[in-house]
Amino acid sequence: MPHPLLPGEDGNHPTFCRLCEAFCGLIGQVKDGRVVSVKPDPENPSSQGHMCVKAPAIMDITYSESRVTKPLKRTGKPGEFSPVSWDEALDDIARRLRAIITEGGGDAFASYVGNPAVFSARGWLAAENFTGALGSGKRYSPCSQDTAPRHVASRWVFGSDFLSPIPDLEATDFLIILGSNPLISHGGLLTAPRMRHHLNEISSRGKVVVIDPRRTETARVFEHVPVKAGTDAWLLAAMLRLILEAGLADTDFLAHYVKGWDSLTEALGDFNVERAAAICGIDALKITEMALAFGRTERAAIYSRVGICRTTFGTITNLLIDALNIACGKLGRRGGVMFGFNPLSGGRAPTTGIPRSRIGDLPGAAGFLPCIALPDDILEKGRGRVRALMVTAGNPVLSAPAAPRLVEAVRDLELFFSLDLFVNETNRFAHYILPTTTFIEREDIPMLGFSHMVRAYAQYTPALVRPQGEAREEHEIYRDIAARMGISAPYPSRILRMMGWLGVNVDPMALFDLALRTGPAGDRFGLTKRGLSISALKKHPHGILLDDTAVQENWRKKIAHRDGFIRLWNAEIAQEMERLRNHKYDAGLKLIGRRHLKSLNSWMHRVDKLVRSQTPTLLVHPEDAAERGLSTGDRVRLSSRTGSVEVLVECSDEMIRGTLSYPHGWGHLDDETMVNINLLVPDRPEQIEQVSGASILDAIPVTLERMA
Ligand SMILES: Nc1nc2c(c(=O)[nH]1)N[C@H]1C(S)=C(S)[C@@H](COP(=O)(O)OP(=O)(O)OC[C@H]3O[C@@H](n4cnc5c(=O)[nH]c(N)nc54)[C@H](O)[C@@H]3O)O[C@H]1N2
Ligand SMILES: Nc1nc2c(c(=O)[nH]1)N[C@H]1C(S)=C(S)[C@@H](COP(=O)(O)OP(=O)(O)OC[C@H]3O[C@@H](n4cnc5c(=O)[nH]c(N)nc54)[C@H](O)[C@@H]3O)O[C@H]1N2
Ligand code: SF4
Ligand SMILES: [Mo]
Repeated sequence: MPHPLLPGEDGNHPTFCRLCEAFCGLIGQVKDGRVVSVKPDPENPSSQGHMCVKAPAIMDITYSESRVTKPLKRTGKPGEFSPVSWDEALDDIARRLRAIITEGGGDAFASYVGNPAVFSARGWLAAENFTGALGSGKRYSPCSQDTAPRHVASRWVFGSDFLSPIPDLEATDFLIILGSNPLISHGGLLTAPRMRHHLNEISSRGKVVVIDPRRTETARVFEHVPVKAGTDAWLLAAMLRLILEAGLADTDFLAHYVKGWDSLTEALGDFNVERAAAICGIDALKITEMALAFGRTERAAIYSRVGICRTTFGTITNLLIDALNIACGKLGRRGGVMFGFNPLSGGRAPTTGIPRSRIGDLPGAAGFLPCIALPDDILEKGRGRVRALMVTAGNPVLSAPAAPRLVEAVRDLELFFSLDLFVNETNRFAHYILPTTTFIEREDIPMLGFSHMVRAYAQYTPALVRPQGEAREEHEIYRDIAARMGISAPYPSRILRMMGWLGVNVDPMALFDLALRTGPAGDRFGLTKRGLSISALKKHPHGILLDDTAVQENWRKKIAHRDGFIRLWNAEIAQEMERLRNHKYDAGLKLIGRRHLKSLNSWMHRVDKLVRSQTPTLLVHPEDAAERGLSTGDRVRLSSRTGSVEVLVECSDEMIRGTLSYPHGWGHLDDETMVNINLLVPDRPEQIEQVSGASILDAIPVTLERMA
């Protein structure tokens, strides 16, 4: 075996991308201590040579002139910073944090850990432990803008927020996709880097149907069923009823493994196909054809993601998708849906308490509080008020709702520090910005992908190069702040804390090693030959496929309800079905978002060669435009109950009538022509989805007005 290259050593370093959940294998060529090219890795057994345009942009990010490479202290107005030494920054942060917590308790500190942070295994684990070690239950993240309804439906159905079924893309013959555009996004809560290949194969064996208000890049290639935004729950309820009436339910499976099916079917009474057709804008015959084809195809699966998670009925929509997969006997069957293989933990899926917001008593999901509660948590006086905030790898002023109130709130903080690569619209208000590493500057494993991989794989990558400037790894920064506060061991378990007190520095990677070695494919410290450990992974620098042959059959062991049953009914489900039945859909215009291949949420817009070809526009169906006397290139005022912005119209028959689309993540301070669409989304705690705390980001009622 050739010796593994050291960070910074000249040569071709195998690694993997950590920008999205596809985790594509890459080869980074290092010359004179810098990465000079990033190419796909044909030897990576998972991605097999796939990569998208964003991966090489990590070089532009890493070597960007505007990157923060020294600790910054705010010395003037928001955005005005001066470099300081690490010691000065960390000493001051630790001193102030300690005083705030001594006086106000652990909950006076809150963390917001943004999307890119979950792609760093060590950083993510250390952030969790750091928040906990400070005695704070105030964890915020983009969860409420992303996965919250999926987590809550999983809690109801499978007993764990962390158990979400993934489609068996390798074997399914009929795939229904709702609220996802995987040819652009490469999927979420799903790791399948060769997405296009999988979908093409399914389509040649059978069919891929894309249910979406927009004829997306994915919908264009496969069968598109346009749906009115925010109405999917009706469609799915009607499909479930059709399955029942056609006798296509898998009564054996339901009798053996499921509780609550009868109650759910009773509640389907009013959800007939004619009403669904009228509400969803889909022909009743089409709905019937889809339902029957799904029920009759042995290897069939429904997959959904963010497009149905941020509407008023996100959680019940996710539940109905689970119910369809389960009632038709697709769970745990080849070509149906399954729980991915997680080499870090076997057996029952983990459970977590449901955090509740201090103001508004809103529930959280996956251990995270809903972001809508953050501004009030800072602004409203009282016990447990947030006085210190840490934002790692996040930009909630652009990505979350209620930006104006959030800006007002962060100005009120006694301490605000951020770990980031750049000054952004949120951390420009911080007292300190601490520079961190990019993914080519740190070692890692694809931790986030475990349990969502269609074909389980693992890889260990060392850092390719040394950090630019004075950038440090996130876990080191947390450790050093904690140490200065007198917390020598910010770890979750007593044994580890003891080791910390004894002066043993437990690197988070050692914890992952322990989890791998004792996990379902682990080497059990030598007892199992060819078992997993970090050092075993080091022998396979391009990554290895894991033996997951029993994935389909093992689903039952993971169910976290004590009795081992799947549940399709509880008081909250009853309440949500009732709310859905009584909901009045209006005919007004609705706004949804979209993602572009060349941008990533709010932050890849910094890469000039990616962003040059992008102008965010409001997509409007030509007839909706004509009715209002609008044409492509017109500037319009787009308004909702919350706010109003000025945007550029692009007429497009990609859109279903009545639905408009504008991408999120824009509104950067240096360019006023592109707006932050989240200024239009509901911004009050009582307006969000109450069962999951999810923000409403899609299907927003809006009006359009031509500018003079
Ligand atoms: N290039 C790129 N890739 C990314 C990202 C990125 O910003 N850029 N972001 C990453 C992140 S953080 C995530 S979470 C994933 C998300 O990945 P996806 O879940 O695939 O997200 P989107 O591409 O936004 O697709 C959502 C789809 O839902 C549709 N939609 C909106 N409202 C409704 C509705 O009411 N009903 C139905 N049926 N559909 C609806 C939209 O038209 C859109 O096509 O992508 C990841 N990958
Ligand atoms: N309207 C609307 N709003 C949305 C969405 C939508 O579809 N529509 N999508 C939502 C979703 S799914 C998500 S996940 C959120 C994302 O929301 P956030 O996570 O709040 O924001 P990002 O835009 O991902 O910003 C990431 C920040 O991390 C920094 N960064 C990048 N890499 C690293 C790193 O390795 N280390 C550190 N420390 N920092 C790094 C970047 O410089 C940037 O400042 O947005 C949500 N908001
Ligand atoms: S698809 Fe995702 S993981 Fe793959 S190269 Fe593109 S951004 Fe990276
Ligand atoms: Mo996301």
